[in-house]
Amino acid sequence: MDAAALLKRLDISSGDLSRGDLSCRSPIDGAEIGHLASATPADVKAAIDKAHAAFLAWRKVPAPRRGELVRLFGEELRQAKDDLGMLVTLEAGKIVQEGLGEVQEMIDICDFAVGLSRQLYGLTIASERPGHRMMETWHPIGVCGVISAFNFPVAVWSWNAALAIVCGDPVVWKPSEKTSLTALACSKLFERAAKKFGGVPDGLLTVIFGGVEVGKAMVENPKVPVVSATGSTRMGKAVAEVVARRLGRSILELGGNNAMIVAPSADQELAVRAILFSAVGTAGQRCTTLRRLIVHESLHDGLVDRLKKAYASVRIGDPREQGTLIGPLIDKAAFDGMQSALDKAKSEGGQVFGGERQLENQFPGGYYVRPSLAAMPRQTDTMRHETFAPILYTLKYREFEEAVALNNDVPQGLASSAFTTDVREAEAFVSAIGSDCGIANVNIGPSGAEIGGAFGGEKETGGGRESGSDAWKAYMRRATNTINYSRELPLAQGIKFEI
Ligand code: UN1
Repeated sequence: MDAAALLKRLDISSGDLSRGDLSCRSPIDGAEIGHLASATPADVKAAIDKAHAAFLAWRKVPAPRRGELVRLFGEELRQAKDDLGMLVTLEAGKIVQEGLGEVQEMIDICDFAVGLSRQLYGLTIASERPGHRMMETWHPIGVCGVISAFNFPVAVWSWNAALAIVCGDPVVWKPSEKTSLTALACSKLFERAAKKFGGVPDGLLTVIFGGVEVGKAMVENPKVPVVSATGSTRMGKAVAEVVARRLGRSILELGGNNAMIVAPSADQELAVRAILFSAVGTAGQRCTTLRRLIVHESLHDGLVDRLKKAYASVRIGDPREQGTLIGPLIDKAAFDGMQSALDKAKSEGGQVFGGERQLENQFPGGYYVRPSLAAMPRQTDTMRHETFAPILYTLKYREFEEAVALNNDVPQGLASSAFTTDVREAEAFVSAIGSDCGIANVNIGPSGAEIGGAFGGEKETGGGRESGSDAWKAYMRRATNTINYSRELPLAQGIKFEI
């Protein structure tokens, strides 16, 4: 594949790539693709000031018209799907199908946001006073800062950006420094759409590249009323503290530690397929990746044997090649983190299978691993920690309630699933006494959510919701309006206050 030609088709010139301190590398082989310049604190301030000026203009544009811009952006994404998907493969190491899937998620959220642009509904509320009407109206809130992670370098940003823009909010985006090029490509595609739309205020979308300092400068700025951050719990806590100190709003989508319960009545064929996709897909680097398998004791050993066979034969390799199912980890730090988690699991009594480095001769600068299984004697400390790599811990359970308790007994609360054909177990799992996660599924795995639902989770996952359902409300300010169309001035609560 000719990377320069690919980038050129996405409007990224060699000039764009030859300046700056930020080295852009491919995890496929560790090779450098280009350099970009990190933003300085002054650049961040200027971008936010410009975005704020754009806000003052954009909030006047009717929401359905704002939706038209997002529709045009969706069209650009359709045209560029193969190229942008391939750039995701190149920069994040995802297999081609998953790179394309990510762009499809972007297209889907654009469609959703276009419809939403005519449905930013408020309520009409019965007033206790005669001749009065109460209503709720939703208005643009201001600049939305987005911090995105390397593992979904374009889709998660688009969930935020498509909604923010129809809601009337400009976007300042700080992508992971590991995936700056995909962000640059998205901004170029957005420029194409903006040109077709005509009259888009300058600064409606700005990308600021760089590391922690750049993110910090954005998060501290009071002209950014909403910050949406995706990444580790550690990062999210730091962001939440800074935003809370100035009483801003944060939307957090942080670590997951997602489990699947496999009950005696489960359709095991289906379960095995779901386990494979959710545990080893994206090389275990989704926030929804299946990390803990809680299996009924009557099935555990047989299921683990089947998984071992599948794990031994799953094709690991260059993510650009047809037939590859597992590409590289993002970098050496991810590989080291995986090895140290496996060592800890062993010291806690775990029986570990897989996890070895692969293809070292072919790709000395790429970190490929055999996905691993670790049969654990109990839910240990290592299992309570999210390691962003393909490690699937397994546990046995006896009673369904015990399995649900294990599902919930971790600090994180993103995704979960139960494989069962027992209607009582299925209903209990999604009920108030069931899974405590933001996503609770039955007979499908925990990963690969559709954009139509609200995406996010509880506890250390941060509590934010992005994407579908009514997640848009976090990007707007709500006003409660009371209108008196009578000639009296009755006070609420029956208060008399007259001279
Ligand atoms: C993430 O890993 O941050 O549900 C997002 C999924 C994807 C999104 C994952 N639709 O796995």
